[in-house]
Amino acid sequence: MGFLAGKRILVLGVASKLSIASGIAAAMHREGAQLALTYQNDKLKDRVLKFAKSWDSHLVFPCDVTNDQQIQDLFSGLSDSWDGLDGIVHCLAYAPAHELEGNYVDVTTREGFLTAHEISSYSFVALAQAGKAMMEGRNGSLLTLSYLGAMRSLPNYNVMGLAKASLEANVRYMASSLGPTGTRVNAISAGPIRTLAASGIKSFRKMLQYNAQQTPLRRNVTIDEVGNAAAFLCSDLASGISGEILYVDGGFNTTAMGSLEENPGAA
Ligand code: NAD
Ligand code: 0WE
Repeated sequence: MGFLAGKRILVLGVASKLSIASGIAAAMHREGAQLALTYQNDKLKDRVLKFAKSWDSHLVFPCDVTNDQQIQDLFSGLSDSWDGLDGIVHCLAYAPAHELEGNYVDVTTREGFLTAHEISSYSFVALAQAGKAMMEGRNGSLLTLSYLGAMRSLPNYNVMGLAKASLEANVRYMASSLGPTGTRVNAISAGPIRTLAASGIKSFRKMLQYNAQQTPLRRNVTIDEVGNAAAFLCSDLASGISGEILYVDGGFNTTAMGSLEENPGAA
């Protein structure tokens, strides 16, 4: 029997087979969880329906997180089938593409800043609020996905770094807020992975190459590795863990100088 047997978990953010959310859903399904999925817009609907089928799920709802009504409808729809909810996995982020290229101070706009924070951070607490009643008293957990750009500056990540910093603070405040009701809140900070969200990023290939060279494990991480960590964090095996940011990055964040052997910049 899997370590998530009997758990009912809502996963937001499946857009393709490369999505981190897909790696997470697959690992959770393997460990016996029952899944519900959402899709951002009609363009993604059929695709997400197919994924749901492959994970034995018939619970699929639209949810654009900028839409309060859709967030409400998601949980009222979910409660028609499920009398409780054990997990919410928030696997989405967005900033306008023009904010993710160039000098931070030069390219950042008020609107881009607000959009990035709304979609990438506010939405996590909005979902927690709307799902609170269904999750109460079940020792459930919420999980989100972050990136090292929350803690360190790096080229082009720009306003997304601020949004991830906000998201990580959100994890700590939500953990304090929901802890008394038995609900845990955590994040995984994943290393760079080629997904749809990454494919639009200039020089992403170079970044993956650099990351593999400089990381203790000398390779990039996979969505399956993130999925396994996510399944653990949403299971009772992690019953003592809340407010935590767990790095699944091959150790990259723990080094200062990486490797000199294959560092193209080394003399
Ligand atoms: P992805 O493109 O597969 O997933 C991004 C998802 O965000 C999509 O499903 C998209 O529909 C959804 N989304 C965007 N705006 C939305 C909205 N308004 N309402 C609802 N959904 C919306 O890319 P991914 O890399 O799997 O991203 C998932 C998460 O992982 C993001 O939070 C991202 O920041 C994080 N992350 C990614 C990497 C990486 O290198 N790929 C590394 C660390 C963290
Ligand atoms: O969080 C992310 C990417 C999130 C993202 C991606 C896009 C591309 C398409 C948010 N918004 C958009 N908007 C779009 O229009 N990652 C951790 C992956 C990522 O993105 C980077 C990175 C890494 C790593 C951007 C610049 C530098 C590094």
